[in-house]
Amino acid sequence: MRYRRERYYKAQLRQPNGKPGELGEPVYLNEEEQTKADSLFSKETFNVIVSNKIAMDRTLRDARPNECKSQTYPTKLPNASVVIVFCNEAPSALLRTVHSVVNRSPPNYLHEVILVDDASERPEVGPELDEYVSRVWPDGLVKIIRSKERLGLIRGKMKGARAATGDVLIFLDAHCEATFMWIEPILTRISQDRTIVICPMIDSISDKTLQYFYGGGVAVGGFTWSLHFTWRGVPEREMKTRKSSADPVRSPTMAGGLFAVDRSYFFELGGYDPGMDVWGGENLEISFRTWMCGGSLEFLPCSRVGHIFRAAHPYSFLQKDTHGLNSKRLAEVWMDDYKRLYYIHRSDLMDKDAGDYSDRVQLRKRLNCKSFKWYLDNVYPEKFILDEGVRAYGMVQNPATGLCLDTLGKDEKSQFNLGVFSCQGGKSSSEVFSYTKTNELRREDLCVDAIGRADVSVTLTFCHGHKGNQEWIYDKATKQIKHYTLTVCLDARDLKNSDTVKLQQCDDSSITQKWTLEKELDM
Ligand code: LR7
Ligand code: MN
Repeated sequence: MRYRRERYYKAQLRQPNGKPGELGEPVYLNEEEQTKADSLFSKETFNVIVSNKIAMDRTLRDARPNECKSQTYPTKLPNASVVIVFCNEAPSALLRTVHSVVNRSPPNYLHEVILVDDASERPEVGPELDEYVSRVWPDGLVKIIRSKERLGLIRGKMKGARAATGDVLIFLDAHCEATFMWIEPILTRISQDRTIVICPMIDSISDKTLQYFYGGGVAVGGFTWSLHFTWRGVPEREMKTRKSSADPVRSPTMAGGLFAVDRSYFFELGGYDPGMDVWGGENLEISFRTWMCGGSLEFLPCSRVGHIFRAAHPYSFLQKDTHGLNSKRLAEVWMDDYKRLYYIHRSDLMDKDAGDYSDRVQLRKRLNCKSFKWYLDNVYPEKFILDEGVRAYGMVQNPATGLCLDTLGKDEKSQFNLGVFSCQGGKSSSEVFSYTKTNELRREDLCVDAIGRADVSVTLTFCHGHKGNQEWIYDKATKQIKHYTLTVCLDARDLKNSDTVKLQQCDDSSITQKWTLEKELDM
């Protein structure tokens, strides 16, 4: 048995054999194969033909930044149960995940791998998978648990966690690849402090060529008030506390899929909310809860795991808005008054039933957790709070035309032109703006920006905090919104719904330059 385990571990040292995808290289298909791959793309949500061509135990380069290569780790460490839930995942990607974990974890540290089949509806992950697993890992290292009913990934992970018996739980998605020395930094950090929840740094694997992208660097997690996870650069204050780029980075949130936690601590902290269905929300819930209830969250630059980023999912959401409802549960239980900022985006959910969450409220009391305000002040002080510490907030309305500034529902992940639309009475989140004490007119992350010439487009651009093009002076007497150069003003003249707002020469007699700010807090 012992010998067998050593052999798995040594397998990672095999040389690249010239076959497709070795060392994480991209794989390109011929026309015929590509046509086949395209036709399967919507079902599989990534290039399954490429995945099938690549060895299950393909070689990868050492993905760690150079600073990590001189790190040493204790020889006596806790062991881990790796839990992977899957629903309708392509077997080649699932098994590549397992091979990468088994081959790249020192035998002493890998207690078991638990695969939780969440009612998959494809035969290849049924008896064929059992057969593969017992042939390749006859020592029982890899276990399969099956659920007849669809659990969703949240209850699925709970099922796996309850079955696990290792010291530490490590959760992975079913389309990952663990790289050289991925597990040592994780177990080391948890052995130093069991209340730290650890995330490896997630590298990207292409959904089209399965190329492993090295050199991904370090980032931390944030969130939007619509309760989606976002990536952010490491803040200055955190950079200052670190001596080396190999050091852990504290993060306000995690992406959700790839993390490690002391097994008993996971249950002490309340596991997951079993009332959350299918997908979404549990990642921010466990992040807020960990920080608020006395733990912390860290990303480890020296532990690198690849993940195939896909634009769609190979399973159904059972006709439910699970992200919305799961997030409502988390907002109600963990966000105190700040839940109002979620409801700005999801006013439709205000009186929707998200099930009973009284157990989670009890949990919060029992663990004596801190407030969400404490979390914002101490863990995520950079987070912009739309309606606190600002001069004004709400609709920016031009009464003469009945038009309001409006994002027109554009995706706020990049720059776009600022529009106007008939005012909706604050019912649409797209017409909600903040006017800050540094004279920005802004959204959560984007600021109204212009170069200050008439007839040049006004945009929403990432806030830079340096005023200039993003500074707007609200003239209380004339109700004009003046660009910082004071010669041009926001103007609704000749505009109709969905047009881009204009800048014109300031003219205090022009009614299309008179704007009202809905809620003045501190003008
Ligand atoms: O009903 C389901 N049952 C399942 O077993 C739905 C999903 N699953 C499985 C699925 O097969 C997969 O193995 O759960 C795993 C995660 O599902 P994905 O890969 O479709 O999710 P994702 O990668 O799009 O989503 C991210 O956010 C989710 C929110 O609920 C989970 O936390 C995912 O684990 C998480 N993935 C990551 O964090 C990887 C890095 C992505 C980023 C950023
Ligand atoms: Mn995933």
